[in-house]
Amino acid sequence: MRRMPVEKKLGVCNLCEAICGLELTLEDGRVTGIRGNPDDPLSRGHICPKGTALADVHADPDRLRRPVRRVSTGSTTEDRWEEIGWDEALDLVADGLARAVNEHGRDALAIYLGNPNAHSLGSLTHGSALLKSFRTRNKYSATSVDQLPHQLVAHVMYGHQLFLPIPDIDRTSYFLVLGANPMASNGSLMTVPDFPARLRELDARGGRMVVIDPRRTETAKAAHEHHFVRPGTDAHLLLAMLHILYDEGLTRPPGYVDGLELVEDVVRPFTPEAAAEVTGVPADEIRRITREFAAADGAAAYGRVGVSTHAFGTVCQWAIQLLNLLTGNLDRQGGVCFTSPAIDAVGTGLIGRGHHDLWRSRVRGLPESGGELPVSVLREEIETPGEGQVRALLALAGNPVSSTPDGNALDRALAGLDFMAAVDIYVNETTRHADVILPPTTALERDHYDLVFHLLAVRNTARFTPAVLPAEDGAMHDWQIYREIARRTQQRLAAKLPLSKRLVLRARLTVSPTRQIALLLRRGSSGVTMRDLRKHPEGVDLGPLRAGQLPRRLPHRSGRIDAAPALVLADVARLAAVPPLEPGALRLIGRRHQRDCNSWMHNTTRLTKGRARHQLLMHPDDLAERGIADGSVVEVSSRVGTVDVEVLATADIMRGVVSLPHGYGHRREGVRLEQAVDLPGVSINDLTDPELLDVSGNAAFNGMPVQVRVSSSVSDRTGRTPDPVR
Ligand SMILES: Nc1nc2c(c(=O)[nH]1)N[C@H]1C(S)=C(S)[C@@H](COP(=O)(O)OP(=O)(O)OC[C@H]3O[C@@H](n4cnc5c(=O)[nH]c(N)nc54)[C@H](O)[C@@H]3O)O[C@H]1N2
Ligand SMILES: Nc1nc2c(c(=O)[nH]1)N[C@H]1C(S)=C(S)[C@@H](COP(=O)(O)OP(=O)(O)OC[C@H]3O[C@@H](n4cnc5c(=O)[nH]c(N)nc54)[C@H](O)[C@@H]3O)O[C@H]1N2
Ligand code: SF4
Ligand SMILES: [Mo]
Repeated sequence: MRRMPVEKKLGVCNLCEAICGLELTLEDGRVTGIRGNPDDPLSRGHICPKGTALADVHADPDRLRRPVRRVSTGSTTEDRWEEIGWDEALDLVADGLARAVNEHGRDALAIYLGNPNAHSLGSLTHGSALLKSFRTRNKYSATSVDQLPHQLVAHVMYGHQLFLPIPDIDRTSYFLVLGANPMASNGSLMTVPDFPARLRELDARGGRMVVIDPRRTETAKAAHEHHFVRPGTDAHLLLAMLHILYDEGLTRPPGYVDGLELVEDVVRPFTPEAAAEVTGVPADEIRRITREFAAADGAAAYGRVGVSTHAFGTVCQWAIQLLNLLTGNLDRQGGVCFTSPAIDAVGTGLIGRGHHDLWRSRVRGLPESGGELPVSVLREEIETPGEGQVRALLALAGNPVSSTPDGNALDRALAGLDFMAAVDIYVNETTRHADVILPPTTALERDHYDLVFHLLAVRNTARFTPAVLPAEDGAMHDWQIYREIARRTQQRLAAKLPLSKRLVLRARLTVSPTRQIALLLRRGSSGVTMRDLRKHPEGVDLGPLRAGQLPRRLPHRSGRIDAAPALVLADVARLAAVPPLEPGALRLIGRRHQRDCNSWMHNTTRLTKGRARHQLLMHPDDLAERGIADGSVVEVSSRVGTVDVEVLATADIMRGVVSLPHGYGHRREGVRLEQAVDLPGVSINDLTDPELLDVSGNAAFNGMPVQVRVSSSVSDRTGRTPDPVR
C-alpha cells in the first residue's frame, strides 16, 4: 500500500477557555503529533498536556462512533448497548421527547446543556435554535454550577449578561486574584493562553500579582503575595476593601454611574477589623492591599470559581466590579476592559441581554435566570409528582451526575425517567441512563470559530480553523444532530410552534455554522472577512484590549451603570446571617489540576499516569487533632452523603479547610470508560448540597461544612454506587 506523506495542519484546542492554536502532524491520516502553534497571535505557541491528548479522545476505543440504544435485559447490570443507524436513532429520540410533551405538556421535557457546548461552534449556532424549538421552562445548564453570578451581575449592572470586563493582564501592574487558579485552569471568563509567560512579563514590568485563596495553589506559589482566606467569606473581605476606599477618600468613579451613595451606605458597617475576624486576613493587610490596588498604574481585580460557586457569589462578583469601577480601573488600560471581537455576540444581540425571575421553579420556587432554572432543582422536578413534572430529559454534552450537587440523588432520579436521550461521545455516569445516545464528531473533525471565547480574551484576535480530519463515514456533526432532533420532534408535537417561528427556526437550523460565521463577520466592524481568516489560519491579530469605550458601549438602556442593583444590596443583608460551623466541622473546597478536564478525559493514560491527585487535602494539624494518619482512608460526610477517600497531608491548605478535586469518581455500574473506572477517587458532588445556593441560584459548592473521621467501613465505598441503572 502506498503511504500517505507526512502532513502538517493547523488546528485548535477547544478543551478549555484558553483556545490554544495547534500544529498537528498527520501520518497516514492519523494524528502523530500535536504542538502549540507559535504563530498564533493569542496563544503564541502555548499548549498544555490536555491539548496533546486531543488525539487520544479521537482514537479512544471507548468513544462512541455510532448511535447506541440501551437494551434492557431485566438484570440492570447487564443492560446492553446496541449500535443502530442514525435515522432510527433520531426517530427514537424524537418519539421519546415528543411523547413526553404530547402526554404531559411542554414542561415535561427537561434539557441540560453541558460545558462543551460553549466550546463547539456547531453547538453554539444550532443549540439555541434547538432550545427555542422546545418551549419548556425546564432548561438547565452548567451555568448554574459555574458562572451564573457573573452573568447576573453583568445583566443588572451593565445591561447584558455577557458584557464582562476582562483583565488587561498584558499591561496591568497589579493583578488581584480571588478564588481562581489560572496556572492550572488557564483562565476562565478570561481567555488567557500561556498564563505563566504572561505572569513572567508582569513581573518583569515590576507589576504584582496578589492571590486570595484558602489553598496555596500553583497560582498562589507563583504570586508575589498569597493570603489564606476562610472559604465562603470573601464577600466580607471585598466589602471591607470598598469601605476603605470610601473611608480614605480613594474613590474616583466615572460620571456615568448611578447608585454610588447607596453603595457607600451599604459598605459602611464592613470594617477591615470585622472582615479580619471572619476571613482570617489581617486588617492591616486588607488596608495595605486596598491602598496599593487604588494607587497602582492600572489594576485589575478578578475572581472566579472559588468566589462564584460560593454562597455569596453574586455579592462577590458585584464587589469585584465595584473595586475596579471605584478605583477608576474599569475601561482603563491595565485595568479591566471590554473586548472588541470580530463577531460581537453581545453588541449584535446574538446572545440575549438576559433576565431574572420572570418565572420560578415549580417545586422550590427558585427564580430563572436568562431562561434557565438552577440545576440544583432538577432532581426534585423529576421526582415530585404533579403538573409540570419532568418525564423526559435531553442531555447535551453534559454530565450532571458528576458535576451538580448531590449527584447520587440525581443519578437515582434519572433512573426513574420515562425517557432520556443524550448527545455525547461516552457512556458515562449520566449517559448510562439514556435510552439512546447520539455521538457527534469530535473537535478535530469540525470547523471551528470561537464565538464565546474571543469575547472574553485578554487580546483581540480572530481565527477560523477548518476541520483537521475528515469526519468518519456516516458520522454526524453536533449541529446536524441538533437540527435533526429539532426537526423530527417538531413534526411529532401535537402543539406546534406558530408558523412564523417555525420558518425562522428552520432558516437558522439550515445554514451551516461556517456559513453563519462568514455572514456574522460581514456584519461586524472589524473589517475581517472569512477570506482573511482562511488565508491566515494561525489567526488575525486585532490588537490589545481597548480602553475608553464607555459609556458609548454600555448595553443598559439608560446608557449608565447601575452600581447598586436592589437584588444584590438585599443579599448583602444575608451576610450577617451565615450560621457558624458546627463543632469539629471543616469547610470543603474544590480544585482543578492541569491534567484534568472537568469530569471527562480520564480515559487517557497520557493524562492519568504519574502521581495520584484524587486525595482529600488536609492540614497536618487538622489530621493530628483527629488522630488520622497521612495516607489513610477517611470518611468524609456532609448533609447529603458520605464518601471514603485517601487523605493527603499538606501545609498548602488552610487549617479548617479540606479540598477534593472535581470530576473524579467514575466507578458506577454500567459506565463504559475502561481506564477511567480504575482511577481512584470519588465525586465531590456526592457530598455537595443542592440546598446551598447563591442568590442567583448558582450552586454554593465552596465552603460547605463536612466532617472528616477515620473510615469505619471496611468495604470499598470509594465512589461505587450499588444502585443499578434502570
Ligand atoms: N463540586 C464542583 N462541581 C463542579 C465544579 C466545581 O468546581 N466543583 N465545576 C463546575 C463547572 S465550572 C463546570 S463547567 C461543570 C461542568 O459540568 P458538565 O458540563 O455537566 O460536565 P463535563 O464534565 O464538562 O461533561 C462534559 C460531557 O460532554 C461530553 N463531551 C465531550 N466532548 C463532547 C463533544 O464534543 N460533543 C458532545 N456532544 N459531548 C462531548 C463528555 O463525554 C461529558 O459527558 O461542572 C461544575 N461542577
Ligand atoms: N486543567 C483544567 N483546566 C480547566 C478546567 C479543568 O477541569 N481542568 N475546567 C475549566 C472550567 S469549566 C472552568 S469554569 C475553569 C475554572 O477556572 P478557575 O476558577 O481558575 O479554577 P479552579 O481550580 O476551580 O479555581 C478555584 C480556586 O478557588 C479556590 N477557592 C475555593 N473556595 C474559595 C473561597 O471561598 N474563596 C476564595 N478566595 N477561593 C476559593 C480554590 O482553592 C481554587 O484554587 O477552568 C477551566 N480550565
Ligand atoms: S491550555 Fe486549554 S486550550 Fe490550551 S492546550 Fe491546554 S486545554 Fe487546550
Ligand atoms: Mo466551568
